[in-house]
Amino acid sequence: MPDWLKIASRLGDPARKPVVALESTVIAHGLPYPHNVRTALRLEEIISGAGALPATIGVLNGVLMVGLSPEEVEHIARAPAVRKVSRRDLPIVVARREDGATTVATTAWIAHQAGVRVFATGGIGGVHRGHPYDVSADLPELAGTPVIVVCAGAKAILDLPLTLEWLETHGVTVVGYGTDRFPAFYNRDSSLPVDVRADSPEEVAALYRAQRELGLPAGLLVTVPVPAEYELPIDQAEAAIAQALGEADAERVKGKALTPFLLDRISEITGEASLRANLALLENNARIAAGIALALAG
Ligand code: PSU
Ligand code: MN
Repeated sequence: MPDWLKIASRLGDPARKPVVALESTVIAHGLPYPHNVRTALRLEEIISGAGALPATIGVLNGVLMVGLSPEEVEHIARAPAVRKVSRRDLPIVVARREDGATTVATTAWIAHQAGVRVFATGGIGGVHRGHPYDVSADLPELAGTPVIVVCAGAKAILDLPLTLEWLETHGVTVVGYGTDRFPAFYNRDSSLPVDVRADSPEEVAALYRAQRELGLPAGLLVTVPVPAEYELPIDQAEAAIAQALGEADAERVKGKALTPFLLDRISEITGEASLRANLALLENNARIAAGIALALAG
């Protein structure tokens, strides 16, 4: 194994085990403390409880870690200025022996280097509204890395139609889990269609196997609607998003700071209803990802 990669020994050979990767940017930058630590550990419990193996991914001292310990998760969650590590940041943290929180793009890439096939998160990045040149590295990663990413859609702060167009152009199959429509993160239905519906982990596993047999480079994007009892009405979600976007423009927040800024403001504006939805959908996605990992390993 290269010296920049470390796989926790409890995972055995992740290519043969029902391992579910979890990202660390959502812990360090996507949720406030102490919700972030609690949620990170809770997601691991849900995956273990379902009979699969959780592997939170992050960077410690320049080493890409697959399967952080609870103490290491807490360290990344509490580090005041831990770097949000997207693809372009990987050589920086490795060369400088820094700590870092991995985004969907880097978590998927590191998971693949370790042989992990399934990855659960909240929402992926995408094409930003009003900034169509701001395309998250999450999208090209999905196009080139054969990992199943289980999420509640792209964050609703993004331009969802443009995000889906990008995925289509680059050959990423978008699956609706128990739904025919692309979920809008805080809300269950963006009214945009997905490419295929799957109602069981086995159906997802069959799609993934077909992708591999065909020799296609892309991963699968499995989208799961937020549990109904935590859903934000679309008008409330949209109003909060519009207000937060306006503030980001006025304060000239751009680039990697934009996503954390918007998530923070939306939580404040909605009286934490968006935060509760975020926590509920993360837990739900972890449970479903565990089922998919078991179906693939079985
Ligand atoms: N969605 C959330 N919370 C988050 C993120 C997404 O609800 O914290 C993070 C993920 O790590 C995702 C990243 O990969 O934001 C995308 O950031 P950017 O748009 O800068 O690529
Ligand atoms: Mn961006």
